[in-house]
Amino acid sequence: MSLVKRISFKNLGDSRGDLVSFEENKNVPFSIERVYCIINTALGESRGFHAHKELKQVLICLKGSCDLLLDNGKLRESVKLDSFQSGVFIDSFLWREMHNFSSDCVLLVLASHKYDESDYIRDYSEFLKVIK
Ligand code: T46
Repeated sequence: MSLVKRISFKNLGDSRGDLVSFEENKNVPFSIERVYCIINTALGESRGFHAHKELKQVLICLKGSCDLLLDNGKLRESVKLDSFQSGVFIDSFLWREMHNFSSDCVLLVLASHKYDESDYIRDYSEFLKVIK
């Protein structure tokens, strides 16, 4: 079973350009409480390195590319995010890391809850204990 749950977003664009729509509980499988963006990531920097207890998210690369690594404590799987038409759903209790950001990468994140630091598991050995 793959850890990578892809979601396809239809391009509603026309001769004027592209348009994609993200709708909670429709093409996004939860109610959206928060939206944030990761942009201008410095060359060679990686992000993430944590899991969440409750939070579910969908990551969509609107421009450029980056690699997303997912880990459930048994499997580690990497996927390239490089299309605004394809997102990845990340469930709770999945370790995530983002690597190899292109300089133009614009990563959009749709989140099921407001920001809450107590929802983060930022230590990998604690993550392995918690999921056992
Ligand atoms: C995730 C990956 C994909 C806030 O105050 N509000 C927010 O909504 C967010 C997302 C972050 N912050 C603060 C917390 C830190 O002081 O912004 C700072 C940077 O956050 P962090 O180091 O957690 O960023 P990433 O890129 O490592 O992780 C982020 C999300 O935090 C995380 O939930 O799954 O993107």
